[in-house]
Amino acid sequence: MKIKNYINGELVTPFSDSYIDNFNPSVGEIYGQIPNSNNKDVEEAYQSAKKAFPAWSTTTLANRSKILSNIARLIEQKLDVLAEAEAKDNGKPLSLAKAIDIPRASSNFQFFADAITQFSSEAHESVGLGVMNFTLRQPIGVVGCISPWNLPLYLFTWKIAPAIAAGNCVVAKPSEVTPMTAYLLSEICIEAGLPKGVLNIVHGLGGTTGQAIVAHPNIKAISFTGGTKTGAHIASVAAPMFKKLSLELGGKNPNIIFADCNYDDMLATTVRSSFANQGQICLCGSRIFVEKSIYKKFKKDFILKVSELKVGNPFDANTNIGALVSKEHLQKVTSYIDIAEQEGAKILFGGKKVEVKGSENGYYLQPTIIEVNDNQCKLNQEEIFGPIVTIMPFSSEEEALQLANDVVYGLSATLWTNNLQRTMQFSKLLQTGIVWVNTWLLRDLRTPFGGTKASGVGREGGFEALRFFTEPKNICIKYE
Ligand code: TXE
Repeated sequence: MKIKNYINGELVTPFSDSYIDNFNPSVGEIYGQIPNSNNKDVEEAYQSAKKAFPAWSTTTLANRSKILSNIARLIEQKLDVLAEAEAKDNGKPLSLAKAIDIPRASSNFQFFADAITQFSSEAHESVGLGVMNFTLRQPIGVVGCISPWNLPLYLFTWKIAPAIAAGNCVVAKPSEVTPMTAYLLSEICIEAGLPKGVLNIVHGLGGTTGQAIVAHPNIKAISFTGGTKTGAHIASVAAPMFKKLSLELGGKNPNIIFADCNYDDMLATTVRSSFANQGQICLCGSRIFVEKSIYKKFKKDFILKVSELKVGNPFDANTNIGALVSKEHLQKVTSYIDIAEQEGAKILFGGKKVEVKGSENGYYLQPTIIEVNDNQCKLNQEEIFGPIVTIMPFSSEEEALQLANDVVYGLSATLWTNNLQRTMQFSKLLQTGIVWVNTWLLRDLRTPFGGTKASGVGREGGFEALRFFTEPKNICIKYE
């Protein structure tokens, strides 16, 4: 199946007429092709967005809200088709796409359909001077949205929805590894009556199509989610052009478990926070630190729970762990298992590729638990982004905090304890943008979302996203 770009409200072929193969990772086969777009396609998309901007930026909030609600409703209506496309493209279990990915894509549009009607600005009266100030928040113009392959539609819509809600027009590029649901979103936008040129989706490789968006002189802001290395490159291109940048990058998140936690709840959630989406979520708790007094018990119970997880074809209802997203990614992830042995770490469970009956060429790997004794090891310092977690004990709060923070990343942390003082102290001292206490991946879309250190710059979510996609202007009026 050859998919098309979505430019100026139409589904069009790339200028170069060249295409890139698209793989189904669960069977290791090519199942489609995507446009190998170049800077001419990006320029075409930019011109369409530019042309659409005057009308869209002056569309009433009620009308914008209605159209975003239409898109949200259509995503919900097409849940099954979208979830199947996502599972086929990414390798994640269909059950996960149905329960998380697609419903969240719909919520992203519905949330910003509502939020834009409540988004206000502020005024400051210079008392006694006969002066009134107000802050005008205007849309930026044409903005770029670039997203990764792990939660394709979920993260793609998380950027596009606030960008257009705020009155901008968008040139967007999904990952070339998982383009399908972005293509289906194009069709939904046409059906929803989104005016042509407000959203333009250009498929292609990061180094060419993505680069053309980032380097475009008139695309004034870039919202990016992906690898830290790529984020640094994008910043090096965009910063000298004074573009606004939102960078949601990698993570190497600590999961800190104290003996006073609700043990069963912690155990069940820790299995999820370790291996959901094959561990391919930047928020996964990939470094598990357990208080010494329960370390032995946790180790035994965790291994038993993980051994019950079923690795299988994404379309098999019993599957808990699907296929990794690509052959290259499977090789990257398994290379860390080889490193584990070199670093003297101990593989407590898993570590092997899995041959799934009927899908022998798929990219499957066991959920893997590795015991380490030094937080400075590669396994604890580098983002693996697969179904691999490390575990090690700690003896004190000071040690737990030091271990958690001793990494270049700073995206999220999970803390299991019922001690209030400890909760407040850790919440303040953990060097992350998000702290979950006695839960994981519980999301209120009004909250600021993003990381610190090598996990990125800026925040998405709620009014933070609408502030990113608008420029505040101070209007100062002397009236006396
Ligand atoms: O990200 P990439 P990928 C991490 C994780 C993963 C690594 C690579 O460690 O292994 O990133 O994943 C586009 N100019 N995360 O391959 O390569 C690219 O086409 C402009 C964490 O997804 O950064 C894709 O659309 N664009 C992350 C997008 O950037 C470029 C989730 C992401 O690609 C580009 C996913 C360039 N020069 C991966 N190069 C998280 N925080 O959620 C690439 N792209």
